[in-house]
Amino acid sequence: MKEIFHSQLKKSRYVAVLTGAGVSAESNIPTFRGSGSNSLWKNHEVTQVACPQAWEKDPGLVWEFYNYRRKMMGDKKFNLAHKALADLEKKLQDQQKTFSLITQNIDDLHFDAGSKNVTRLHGSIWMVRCCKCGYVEKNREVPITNAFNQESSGEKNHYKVEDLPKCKQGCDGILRPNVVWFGESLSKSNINQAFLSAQNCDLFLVIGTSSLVQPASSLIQIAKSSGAKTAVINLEETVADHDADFVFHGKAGEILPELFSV
Ligand code: BJW
Ligand code: ZN
Repeated sequence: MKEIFHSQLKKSRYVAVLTGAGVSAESNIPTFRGSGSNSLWKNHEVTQVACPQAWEKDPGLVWEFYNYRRKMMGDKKFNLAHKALADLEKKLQDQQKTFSLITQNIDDLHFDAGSKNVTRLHGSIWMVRCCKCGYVEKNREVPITNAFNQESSGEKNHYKVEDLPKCKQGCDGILRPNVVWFGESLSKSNINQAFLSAQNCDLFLVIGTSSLVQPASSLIQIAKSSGAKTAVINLEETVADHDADFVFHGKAGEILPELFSV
């Protein structure tokens, strides 16, 4: 299987890759689903805090969750999987071939590893957006405001509106994490870019994602129906496996360097 994949990779002129939380698992960032995941935060299902309904009800709780995630992700380093993808991009570029990376991850580790042509489908935890004027800016402050300085002790911490980060453009709107929650639309240009990559590539790799979240999970079918060869690399079996010409089960940080060594 590995040898056939190698010859496929060698003859491909356009490689597109979709990554998910599993690619950052070896950097000690917990995944959402699957073994080793951490789907509970303070007894809340993560997906119940990362949603517009939670924000409407209690933006302080949502910021407490993201402040915790920013603190947890802040010192994490890219791993061998991120590095293998950045090296592959460089190698293909040197051969005048095309490479595009579509990630669902919000941690920015692909950029830290040196990947260049990256589309972030679900935003970045290091960007904030004003709820009033829409202004988006980079923000690496941890804690996000002084009010979030303390580790919360009990079950419930009630943050007030004045504790939340505010827009500096003079509109006094509240800032939110610039990430995509369930039920929210992805940026049009990002989704167009992802669909174009899936349609135009001749090899499509799906790495470290459960392939349960739309629209990212439909990209493999788009690639396949457009004639690309497809591969899934994951620790476990996933729903995408049956759309794949190649399936490799194991850790991305161990499998990718070997798969790309051609
Ligand atoms: C390893 C490993 C190692 C571990 N090596 N592998 C059509 C039908 C039904 C519903 C919908 C539909 N279209 C849209 C929806 C609704 C919804 C959706 O898809 N729901 C499904 C659950 C059914 N989609 C949306 O709402 C999207 N918006 C949208 O489509 O708007 C239009 C619309 C709305 C409503 C209806 C119809 C149309 C937006 C989705 C936004 C997702 N947001 C989150 C949170 C981001 C912010 C944050 O992090 O706080 O994004 S949810 C979460 O899931 C996060 C992830 O990016 C995303 C995907 O997760 P991922 O990356 O796959 O991680 P895991 O944990 O699931 O999997 C990890 C994998 O790694 C596992 O398989 C492990 O085995 C593996 N692994 N270690 C290799 N070392
Ligand atoms: Zn503003």
